[in-house]
Amino acid sequence: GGDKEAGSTGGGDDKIVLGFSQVGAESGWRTANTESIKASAKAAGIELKFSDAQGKQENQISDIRGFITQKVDVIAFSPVVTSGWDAVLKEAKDANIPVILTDRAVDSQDTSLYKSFIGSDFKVEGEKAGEWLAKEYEGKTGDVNIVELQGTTGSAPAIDRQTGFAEKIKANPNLKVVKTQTGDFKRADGKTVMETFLQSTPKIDVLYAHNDDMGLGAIEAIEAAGKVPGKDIKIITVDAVRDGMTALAAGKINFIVECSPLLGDQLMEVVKKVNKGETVEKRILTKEGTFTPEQAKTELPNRKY
Ligand code: GZL
Repeated sequence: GGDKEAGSTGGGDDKIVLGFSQVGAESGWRTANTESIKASAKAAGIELKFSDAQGKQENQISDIRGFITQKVDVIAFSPVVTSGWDAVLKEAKDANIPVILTDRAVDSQDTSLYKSFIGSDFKVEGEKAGEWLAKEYEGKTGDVNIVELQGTTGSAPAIDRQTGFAEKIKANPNLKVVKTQTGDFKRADGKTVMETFLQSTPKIDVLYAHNDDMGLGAIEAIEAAGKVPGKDIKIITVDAVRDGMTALAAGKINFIVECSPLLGDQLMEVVKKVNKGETVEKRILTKEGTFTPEQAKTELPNRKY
């Protein structure tokens, strides 16, 4: 754990102090993820110092530096983008404060800079989306024009969801991504980018959005253009937050790949172990599935977020 010398902020009677730097509050997924982390820290009796970086890497880096100065016991964060972390992670390592990655990954070559990475396999999520679409159009002829709303540029989910999807649709040359642009995981941006897609691309058959929020924004644009989402334009999204599942149950979205934000409990387990100097699994995968409209109808009442 961190520096146990006098002056460390081990809150009160040896309570573990966790510094957490969150990406921001850009989507329903993120809100649910923040709630999970706060609730799990409370349940685990861990003192949480929480910071919201408003989507800016420089804020996350200064947040992490602040945690180092405060001599927290453990640092965890969801890196907004994959690159540019080695320096600050080295500072945490030199200060003998273990770091845990949650949700998104970093591209640091030196994996000794963090103890564990807890989160989804975004490439598999992209593959699940691509596999569903390939099946939908198996044996059919004629071009299928796909437009893609990418997540935050440079983020692990945006990079890997694009790669996984592209790999799985390659088998069918009719499936073509004719437009791809970032909507930054935000509903408002998804709407404005979809408006430009609709203006520039006369025939759009499919929308692949890297999260529900951008898909929901796009649905507003599609309906404003007098088209029927889920019918005129098939829609695939990722996350399966409540608003996405509601649109899926209504047939406005055709397929959702789940990405669970409920990482809090797994994180606190790992925090307790690394604080005791125990070794932990380097890579902890979250469990998640996929949903069709039929499945959404029965699943909706069970959703926690
Ligand atoms: C995925 C997470 C992504 C979600 C988006 O683990 O990083 O960021 O898919 C969120 O909704 O904004």
